[in-house]
Amino acid sequence: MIKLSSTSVALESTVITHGLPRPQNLTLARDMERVVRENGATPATIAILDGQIRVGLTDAELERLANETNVRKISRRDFATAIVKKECGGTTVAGTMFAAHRAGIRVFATGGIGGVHEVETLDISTDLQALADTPMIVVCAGAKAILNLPATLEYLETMAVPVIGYRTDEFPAFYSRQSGLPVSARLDSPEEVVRFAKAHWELGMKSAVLVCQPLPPEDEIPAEKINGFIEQARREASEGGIHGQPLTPFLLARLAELTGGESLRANLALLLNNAKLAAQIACALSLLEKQKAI
Ligand code: PSU
Ligand code: MN
Repeated sequence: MIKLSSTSVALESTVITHGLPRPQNLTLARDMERVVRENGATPATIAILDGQIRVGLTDAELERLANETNVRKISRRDFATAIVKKECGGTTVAGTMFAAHRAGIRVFATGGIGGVHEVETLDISTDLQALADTPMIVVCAGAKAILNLPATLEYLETMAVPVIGYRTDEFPAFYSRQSGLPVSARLDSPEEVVRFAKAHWELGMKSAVLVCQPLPPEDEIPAEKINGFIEQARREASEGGIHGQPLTPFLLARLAELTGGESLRANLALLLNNAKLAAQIACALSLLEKQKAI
């Protein structure tokens, strides 16, 4: 078993099993853990192996997960399925929050959250519901413009989820640093984030604090460039009748093809950037609690 600590940072695994191609998925999984450690915190990658919920994986288990072909995408409704069928699975943002919160972890790093899809039928990611009812700090790079971003932000507001711009006033759009949409508050340091989260939860709020950090400027793909590809990928999904759980993985893979790997590079860069910030936040949170205990 991997030991948990007061500076544990949860890491999701759908990005490993469904979000990134091989072999970059395994490299990324290892790099995320390394960056968390280099910044003084303790990584815990969350997944399901042979029907068991695992909070923290060994390196051999990470490797197995990254190369597993029969692997389920695990959101909150899917845990019992994977358990009774003794399957392996990569946990989404919602799935990871569920298992991490249960294990007492308060900080989580991911790339982009799921949200409200731009499709004919209703498709709202469970990630939004998990953010509504799980008190954790979730670090992301906003949400991809494959989603309806204004509707996603409206939903988060309805569900009482503070959307924090980390050193920005705008909600970042994953590949782009800006979306033209405002956040609910701006904060500029890990300590400010921790004080904010404490204030939120001390009021009795049960929702997450969503910390949105724009990707590094050098990795940004201009909105004019990526938006055309996003439109194309969405159209192809609609024409191919792709909806439900496979929709997000399809759109991500298609974008990587259409951009000749540029979207993949941006994705990797922002994931590592988020792991670093989450580690700094976990350390600040642990320090604040130690000071309060004295
Ligand atoms: N967005 C990304 N990359 C991802 C995902 C979303 O930019 O890898 C993954 C996350 O694990 C997220 C999940 O929780 O997809 C959302 O899936 P759905 O839309 O089916 O809820
Ligand atoms: Mn969905």
